[in-house]
Amino acid sequence: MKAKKALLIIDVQNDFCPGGALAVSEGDRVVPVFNKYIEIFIKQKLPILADRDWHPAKTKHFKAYGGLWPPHCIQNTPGARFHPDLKLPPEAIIVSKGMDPDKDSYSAFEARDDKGRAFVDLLRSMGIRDLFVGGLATDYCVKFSILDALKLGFGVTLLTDAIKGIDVQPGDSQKAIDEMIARGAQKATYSTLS
Ligand code: VGL
Ligand code: ZN
Repeated sequence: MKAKKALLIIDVQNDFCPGGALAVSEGDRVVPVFNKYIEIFIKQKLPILADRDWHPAKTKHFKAYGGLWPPHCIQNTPGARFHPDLKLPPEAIIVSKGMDPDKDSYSAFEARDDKGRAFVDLLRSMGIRDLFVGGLATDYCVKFSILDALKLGFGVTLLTDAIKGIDVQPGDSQKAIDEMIARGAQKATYSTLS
Protein backbone atom coordinates (compact mmCIF):
# COMPACT_ATOMS: atom_id res chain seq x y z
CA MET A 1 0.00 0.00 0.00
CA LYS A 2 1.24 3.48 -0.83
CA ALA A 3 2.51 5.43 2.19
CA LYS A 4 0.09 8.18 2.91
CA LYS A 5 -0.16 11.46 4.69
CA ALA A 6 -3.07 12.33 6.97
CA LEU A 7 -4.31 15.40 8.81
CA LEU A 8 -4.74 14.84 12.55
CA ILE A 9 -6.93 17.38 14.35
CA ILE A 10 -6.63 17.17 18.13
CA ASP A 11 -9.53 18.07 20.43
CA VAL A 12 -11.03 21.11 18.69
CA GLN A 13 -14.04 20.84 20.99
CA ASN A 14 -16.30 23.44 22.58
CA ASP A 15 -14.99 22.90 26.11
CA PHE A 16 -11.45 23.85 24.98
CA CYS A 17 -12.66 27.03 23.29
CA PRO A 18 -13.58 30.40 24.86
CA GLY A 19 -16.72 29.92 26.98
CA GLY A 20 -15.99 26.23 27.50
CA ALA A 21 -15.32 24.34 30.73
CA LEU A 22 -11.54 24.14 30.16
CA ALA A 23 -11.10 27.01 27.76
CA VAL A 24 -7.74 27.43 26.08
CA SER A 25 -7.05 31.11 25.48
CA GLU A 26 -7.89 31.83 21.80
CA GLY A 27 -8.52 28.12 21.26
CA ASP A 28 -11.14 28.90 18.63
CA ARG A 29 -8.53 30.68 16.47
CA VAL A 30 -7.34 27.30 15.18
CA VAL A 31 -10.73 26.64 13.56
CA PRO A 32 -10.43 28.80 10.38
CA VAL A 33 -6.85 27.59 9.92
CA PHE A 34 -7.93 23.96 10.14
CA ASN A 35 -10.69 24.65 7.63
CA LYS A 36 -7.99 25.61 5.12
CA TYR A 37 -5.92 22.51 5.91
CA ILE A 38 -9.07 20.39 5.59
CA GLU A 39 -9.58 21.79 2.08
CA ILE A 40 -6.03 20.81 1.07
CA PHE A 41 -6.41 17.27 2.39
CA ILE A 42 -9.82 16.81 0.74
CA LYS A 43 -8.41 18.04 -2.60
CA GLN A 44 -5.54 15.55 -2.36
CA LYS A 45 -7.92 12.75 -1.28
CA LEU A 46 -5.93 12.27 1.90
CA PRO A 47 -7.51 11.11 5.16
CA ILE A 48 -8.65 13.50 7.86
CA LEU A 49 -8.64 12.20 11.42
CA ALA A 50 -10.29 14.07 14.28
CA ASP A 51 -9.45 13.10 17.84
CA ARG A 52 -11.76 14.06 20.68
CA ASP A 53 -11.54 14.05 24.46
CA TRP A 54 -14.49 11.89 25.54
CA HIS A 55 -14.81 11.52 29.28
CA PRO A 56 -17.32 9.80 31.54
CA ALA A 57 -18.87 12.11 34.17
CA LYS A 58 -16.79 10.46 36.87
CA THR A 59 -13.09 9.99 36.15
CA LYS A 60 -9.77 10.35 37.97
CA HIS A 61 -8.95 12.92 35.28
CA PHE A 62 -11.25 15.42 37.07
CA LYS A 63 -10.36 17.40 40.22
CA ALA A 64 -13.28 16.03 42.23
CA TYR A 65 -11.86 12.50 41.84
CA GLY A 66 -8.16 13.25 42.36
CA GLY A 67 -7.17 14.66 38.97
CA LEU A 68 -6.04 18.02 37.65
CA TRP A 69 -8.97 19.31 35.67
CA PRO A 70 -12.46 20.71 36.00
CA PRO A 71 -15.09 18.50 34.37
CA HIS A 72 -14.88 18.87 30.57
CA CYS A 73 -15.72 17.03 27.36
CA ILE A 74 -18.22 14.73 29.04
CA GLN A 75 -19.56 12.21 26.54
CA ASN A 76 -22.60 13.38 24.55
CA THR A 77 -22.70 16.88 26.09
CA PRO A 78 -22.51 20.13 24.06
CA GLY A 79 -19.05 20.83 25.52
CA ALA A 80 -17.72 17.63 23.98
CA ARG A 81 -18.91 18.52 20.47
CA PHE A 82 -16.43 19.71 17.87
CA HIS A 83 -16.42 23.48 17.44
CA PRO A 84 -19.49 24.28 15.31
CA ASP A 85 -17.42 26.15 12.68
CA LEU A 86 -14.96 23.29 12.13
CA LYS A 87 -15.76 21.96 8.66
CA LEU A 88 -15.15 18.28 9.19
CA PRO A 89 -16.14 16.38 6.05
CA PRO A 90 -18.46 13.36 6.44
CA GLU A 91 -15.57 11.04 5.60
CA ALA A 92 -13.44 12.32 8.50
CA ILE A 93 -12.57 9.55 10.93
CA ILE A 94 -13.40 10.36 14.54
CA VAL A 95 -11.45 8.75 17.34
CA SER A 96 -12.18 9.12 21.05
CA LYS A 97 -9.97 8.95 24.13
CA GLY A 98 -10.24 9.46 27.89
CA MET A 99 -13.08 6.97 28.44
CA ASP A 100 -11.28 5.00 31.17
CA PRO A 101 -12.49 6.37 34.55
CA ASP A 102 -9.30 5.17 36.23
CA LYS A 103 -6.72 6.94 34.15
CA ASP A 104 -5.57 10.11 32.47
CA SER A 105 -4.91 9.91 28.78
CA TYR A 106 -3.62 12.74 26.70
CA SER A 107 -2.49 10.97 23.54
CA ALA A 108 -4.50 10.19 20.42
CA PHE A 109 -2.60 6.89 20.48
CA GLU A 110 -4.85 5.92 23.38
CA ALA A 111 -7.92 6.65 21.24
CA ARG A 112 -10.23 4.23 19.43
CA ASP A 113 -12.63 4.62 16.55
CA ASP A 114 -16.36 3.89 16.74
CA LYS A 115 -15.68 0.22 16.08
CA GLY A 116 -13.22 0.01 18.97
CA ARG A 117 -10.14 -0.17 16.75
CA ALA A 118 -6.98 1.25 18.30
CA PHE A 119 -5.69 4.41 16.62
CA VAL A 120 -2.32 2.94 15.61
CA ASP A 121 -4.00 -0.07 13.97
CA LEU A 122 -6.26 2.29 12.08
CA LEU A 123 -3.26 4.29 10.80
CA ARG A 124 -1.40 1.15 9.78
CA SER A 125 -4.41 -0.39 8.03
CA MET A 126 -4.78 2.82 6.01
CA GLY A 127 -1.10 2.93 5.07
CA ILE A 128 -0.60 6.24 6.85
CA ARG A 129 3.05 7.01 7.62
CA ASP A 130 3.06 10.80 7.99
CA LEU A 131 0.86 12.89 10.27
CA PHE A 132 0.19 16.62 9.99
CA VAL A 133 -0.92 17.60 13.46
CA GLY A 134 -2.43 20.59 15.25
CA GLY A 135 -5.16 21.35 17.75
CA LEU A 136 -5.72 21.79 21.46
CA ALA A 137 -3.90 21.88 23.66
CA THR A 138 -0.28 22.33 22.56
CA ASP A 139 1.12 21.40 25.97
CA TYR A 140 -1.10 18.35 26.61
CA CYS A 141 -2.89 16.34 23.96
CA VAL A 142 -0.98 17.74 20.97
CA LYS A 143 2.35 17.14 22.70
CA PHE A 144 1.61 13.62 23.95
CA SER A 145 0.08 12.54 20.64
CA ILE A 146 3.10 13.78 18.70
CA LEU A 147 5.66 12.25 21.06
CA ASP A 148 3.88 8.88 20.76
CA ALA A 149 3.73 9.18 16.97
CA LEU A 150 7.47 9.84 16.81
CA LYS A 151 8.23 6.92 19.16
CA LEU A 152 6.20 4.66 16.88
CA GLY A 153 8.14 5.80 13.82
CA PHE A 154 5.60 8.07 12.13
CA GLY A 155 6.75 11.19 10.37
CA VAL A 156 5.27 14.22 12.11
CA THR A 157 4.68 17.78 10.97
CA LEU A 158 3.51 20.19 13.66
CA LEU A 159 1.14 22.79 12.20
CA THR A 160 2.32 25.75 14.27
CA ASP A 161 -0.46 28.05 13.07
CA ALA A 162 -3.14 25.59 14.24
CA ILE A 163 -2.20 25.05 17.90
CA LYS A 164 -3.01 26.82 21.17
CA GLY A 165 -1.82 25.88 24.65
CA ILE A 166 -3.12 25.89 28.22
CA ASP A 167 0.11 27.14 29.89
CA VAL A 168 -0.68 26.04 33.45
CA GLN A 169 2.85 27.36 34.00
CA PRO A 170 3.87 30.23 31.70
CA GLY A 171 6.08 28.88 28.92
CA ASP A 172 4.64 25.33 28.93
CA SER A 173 3.52 25.57 25.31
CA GLN A 174 6.88 26.83 24.06
CA LYS A 175 8.62 24.05 26.01
CA ALA A 176 6.26 21.52 24.47
CA ILE A 177 7.02 22.83 20.96
CA ASP A 178 10.78 22.68 21.64
CA GLU A 179 10.44 19.10 22.90
CA MET A 180 8.41 17.95 19.88
CA ILE A 181 10.98 19.47 17.51
CA ALA A 182 13.92 18.03 19.48
CA ARG A 183 12.37 14.55 19.17
CA GLY A 184 12.04 14.88 15.40
CA ALA A 185 8.84 16.74 14.48
CA GLN A 186 9.06 19.18 11.56
CA LYS A 187 7.31 22.56 11.68
CA ALA A 188 4.99 23.90 9.01
CA THR A 189 2.34 26.57 8.52
CA TYR A 190 -0.36 26.93 5.87
CA SER A 191 1.85 29.21 3.78
CA THR A 192 4.83 26.82 3.84
CA LEU A 193 2.64 23.80 2.96
CA SER A 194 0.41 25.15 0.22
C1 VGL B 1 -6.53 18.07 27.32
C2 VGL B 1 -6.33 18.66 29.53
C3 VGL B 1 -7.28 17.74 29.89
C4 VGL B 1 -6.14 18.30 25.90
C5 VGL B 1 -7.48 17.12 27.66
O1 VGL B 1 -6.92 17.98 25.00
O2 VGL B 1 -5.04 18.84 25.68
N1 VGL B 1 -5.96 18.82 28.26
N2 VGL B 1 -7.85 16.97 28.94
ZN1 ZN C 1 -9.53 15.70 29.27
